[in-house]
Amino acid sequence: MKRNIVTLALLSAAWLALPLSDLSAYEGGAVKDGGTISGVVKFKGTAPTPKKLEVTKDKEVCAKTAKTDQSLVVSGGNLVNAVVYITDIKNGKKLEPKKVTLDQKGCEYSPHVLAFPAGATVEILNPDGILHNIHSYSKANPTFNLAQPKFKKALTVKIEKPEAINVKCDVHGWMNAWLFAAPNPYVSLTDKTGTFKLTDVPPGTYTVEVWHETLGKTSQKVTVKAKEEAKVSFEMAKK
Ligand SMILES: [Cu+2]
Repeated sequence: MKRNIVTLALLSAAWLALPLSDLSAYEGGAVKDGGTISGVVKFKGTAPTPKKLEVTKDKEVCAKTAKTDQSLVVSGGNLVNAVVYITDIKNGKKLEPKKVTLDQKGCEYSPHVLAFPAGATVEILNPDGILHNIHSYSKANPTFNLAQPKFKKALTVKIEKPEAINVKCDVHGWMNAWLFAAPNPYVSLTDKTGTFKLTDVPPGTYTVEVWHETLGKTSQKVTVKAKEEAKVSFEMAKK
C-alpha cells in the first residue's frame, strides 16, 4: 500500500513537472502566410459542483463569502482555464520578452491560471494591505518563497524554463494558482466559453497539447495550412 502511494506521488509529480522541451530548441522570426489553430476543450461527463473554500483568516479583507474552488471550472460543458500549446514547433513567431501580472486582490489569485512563454517576468501584486506569501512548487525553475508584506505592493519573478508551476500562499491556505511557462510563444488559455486560439502559425503539422491542473494532459496532431484556420476540438474527463 505504501509503495502504491509513493508510486502515485511520483507519477503525479512527473506530469506536473512537465518535461517540456527547452526554450533553446525554439527559434523565432518573421512568419509568412501563417495560419490559425482554434477550437474548444470539452468536458466529458457531469461537471462536479465546485467546492467552497472556507476563509479562516483576515476575514475583513479576504472574505465577504466563502471562496469557490477553481481547480475544475466547466461552463456549458466546456472546460475553462485549460492551457493549449504547441509542444514541438521549432520555428515560428518572435519570442518577445513578456510581462504578465498575477493579482492577489481579496486574497484570491487572479487569473487562477496564467499562461505565457518561458522567459517572461511575472509581476505579483498585493493591493490588500495585509501580508501574503507567495510560494512556488517548481522543479525545472528555482523555487521561490517570498513574503509580501502590506507595504510591498508589487514584486517580480522571472520564469526562465518551461514548466507548470503551482503557487500557493502560506498565510491563506485557500489561495492557489498556476503559472504555465510554455516552450514557445504558441500558448493560449481557454476562456469562459472553453475556447482558445493560436495565431501566426507557420504552415506544417504540429502536436497540440492541452494541459489542465486537475484533468492532466491530452494531445493531437494538427495540420495548419497557409492563411487558413484549423479547427480542433478536444475532450477531457475526470480519471
Ligand atoms: Cu495570502
